[in-house]
Amino acid sequence: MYLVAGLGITGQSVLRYFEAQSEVCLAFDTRNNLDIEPLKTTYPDINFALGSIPTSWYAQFDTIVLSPGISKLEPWVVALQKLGKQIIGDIELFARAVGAPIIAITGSNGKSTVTTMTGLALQSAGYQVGVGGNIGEPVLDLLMDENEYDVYVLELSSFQLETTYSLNTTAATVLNISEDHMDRYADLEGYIQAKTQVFANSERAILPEGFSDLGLIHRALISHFGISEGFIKSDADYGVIHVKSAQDDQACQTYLGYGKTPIVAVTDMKLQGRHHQLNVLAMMALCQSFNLSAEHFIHVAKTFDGLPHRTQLVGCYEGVAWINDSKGTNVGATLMAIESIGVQTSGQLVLIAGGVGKDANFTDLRVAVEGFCRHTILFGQDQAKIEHCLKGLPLTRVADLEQAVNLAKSLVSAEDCVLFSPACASFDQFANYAQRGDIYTQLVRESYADSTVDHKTAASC
Ligand code: UMA
Ligand code: ADP
Repeated sequence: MYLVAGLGITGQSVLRYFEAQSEVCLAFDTRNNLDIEPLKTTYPDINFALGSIPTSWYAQFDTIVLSPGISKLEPWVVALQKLGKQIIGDIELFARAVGAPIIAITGSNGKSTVTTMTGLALQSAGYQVGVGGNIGEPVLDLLMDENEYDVYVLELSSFQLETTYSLNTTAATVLNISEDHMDRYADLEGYIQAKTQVFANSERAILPEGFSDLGLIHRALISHFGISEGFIKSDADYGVIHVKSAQDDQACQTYLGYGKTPIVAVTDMKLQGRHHQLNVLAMMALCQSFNLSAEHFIHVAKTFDGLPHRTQLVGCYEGVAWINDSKGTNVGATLMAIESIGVQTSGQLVLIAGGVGKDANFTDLRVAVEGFCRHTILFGQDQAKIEHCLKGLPLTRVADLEQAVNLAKSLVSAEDCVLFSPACASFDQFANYAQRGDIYTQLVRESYADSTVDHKTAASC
């Protein structure tokens, strides 16, 4: 029998799945205050427990379906494993039952964006695509959909990969690695190991430039992607290609493509910036086995205007662009946002950051902040830790996001950009990153209630 541990989005999808399979299970969550009355009503035959697992249950189950929010290193999980209980996750259940090809996407940043774009490209080519995983749609719900999917595109977190053992993928990628979730891993090595599990049974491994020597992937076909000058080394690699104009020998157009084949003109992309180019390259590489024609990638690049809360323009007011990057929840994402937006802004940046730092080291932000930011405004639980890493640079600590927005407004002048990219999780002051981003957007709009949005400038931001 199974024990479903954790009754969030994932655990509840597992209960639905087991019910559909007529599989009896036990259900448990560590949170004593969780309201499980609705679940008890829906599943009258399931025994539920909160707080700790009743010892009388121990002999009844042999496998724990562990939610990603619960660490495998929790003492009670370790103890049960020692008793011989198997630990799996919802992705493992999915992997055992699925009958269609899978593209798997992990990495520290860009997962949701690349997952969405890859789904759109395949859909544009006529595939029925199931998009899910860490992006928010539990994979078992996809499996139970009325739709029959031709292919699944899954965003997988390191937490989900820790409890996955038999996932076979047509293509898999670790988009990038930067420090994250250091409160869950002993060191960066542990985090990388969890992420690279995605290659364990992959026909094609898509690796970012500089990512090699994985050992794990020796049996896979390998493509690299990157945007450094002259990066493309083989016909399987994806990167930047310069094409000379037929009319003017001196003029050159920059494309994203593979080998010697140009596909997407950079100037055609709706989203400009380094990371958007990387994401387009990853999307194309992930679709390689599906032989999509160029038009589908071009369509996505021309039309996709980004997911909410990811370097999203709130508006341009009095010549100042206000950007919401609330999903920038780690140092790597914020670094990319500062560099990418910094080079596109004719003025300077005012950075608003802070929240729950997840034991990260913020030192990597220093050079970019020094190079692009007029001022940094910090708020939230770990503001002192960030301040420590940015010592000597212009910086102010405030109590909350409202004070941060008001201060930023007083510091900027025309052509500047206020970048809200916290480099931290949100749960000290907000329900989640989306609520945090919505509140930022609202604060910005309220503070310019009497002003008109400068659409002309906004379009060029
Ligand atoms: N929790 C407990 N006790 C329990 C179970 C959970 O305290 O018994 C806590 C966790 O510590 C966590 C919260 O409850 O703070 C939610 O945990 P969960 O495992 O119930 O999470 P789900 O609601 O099932 O959502 C999970 C992913 N969440 C996590 O991995 C923390 C969602 O990713 C994902 O969309 C969903 O499954 C569907 O696959 C969110 C996330 O923050 C967006 N992911 C992390 C990230 O992207 O950085 C990995
Ligand atoms: P994830 O699902 O991995 O959290 P998202 O697509 O939701 O990724 O984006 C999260 C953050 O990472 C946002 O701040 C976004 O601007 C940034 N980002 C997007 N793509 C990349 C990339 N290729 N490299 C670094 N940061 C990125």
